[in-house]
Amino acid sequence: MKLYYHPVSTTSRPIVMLADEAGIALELEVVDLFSGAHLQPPFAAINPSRQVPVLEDGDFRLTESSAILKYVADQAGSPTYPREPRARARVNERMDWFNTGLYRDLGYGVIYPQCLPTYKRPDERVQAAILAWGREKSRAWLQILDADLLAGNAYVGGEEATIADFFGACILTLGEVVHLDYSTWPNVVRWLDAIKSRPSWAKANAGFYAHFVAPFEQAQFEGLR
Ligand SMILES: N[C@@H](CCC(=O)N[C@@H](CS)C(=O)NCC(=O)O)C(=O)O
Repeated sequence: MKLYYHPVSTTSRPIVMLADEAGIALELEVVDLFSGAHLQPPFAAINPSRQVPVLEDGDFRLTESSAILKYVADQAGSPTYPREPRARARVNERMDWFNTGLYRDLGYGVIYPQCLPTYKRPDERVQAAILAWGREKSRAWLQILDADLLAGNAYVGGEEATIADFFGACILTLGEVVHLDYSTWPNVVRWLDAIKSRPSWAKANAGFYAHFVAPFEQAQFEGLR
């Protein structure tokens, strides 16, 4: 299987992590987001949405990170995507929760507008309003993650780590680019530490820390309060 990806990409990192854990040798092809290679015709022909990740398995092409994670886990027979219907439904639920709720407000509302020029609004009042809205919504999602989804659970789907945890952890750690502090939410910190202690984490995230977190180490950003 071949993955078009970028090492810093929030939505690519969990797939690389899963492949490592499941012992799948993905052929990795970097699409250089920094130079805009994803916007050029050759990649647009592969994914009209002009985004990574894209998976190719023979003549089957798949976009959307959540769908790719489920497909790869199934192909590998990975326990990180359980087959029992209710356990599987719980994983699906958590992945949708991260993807449509927390990622929208934390990633697109707080993080990207501060560190990606293409997401920074030229009008300062618009930028400030977006950050204020994103901060408030993100705090509410993090509170739910801490007090409901993770309270009494080692992982978001129960006692075993699943692809929902890989997916969610990659979204939350995007906050490290703009120095977000999650210490208000101890279950979130405990859960992130558990995911980050897996050997696959360092392998899948080395490029993210080197090329996205490190360059912004000295920069000033707004936090969650
Ligand atoms: N819904 C898509 C989102 C993919 C996405 O946001 N990819 C980012 C990298 S993390 C990207 O390619 N961004 C380039 C751009 O939008 O210009 C998925 O989950 O796969």
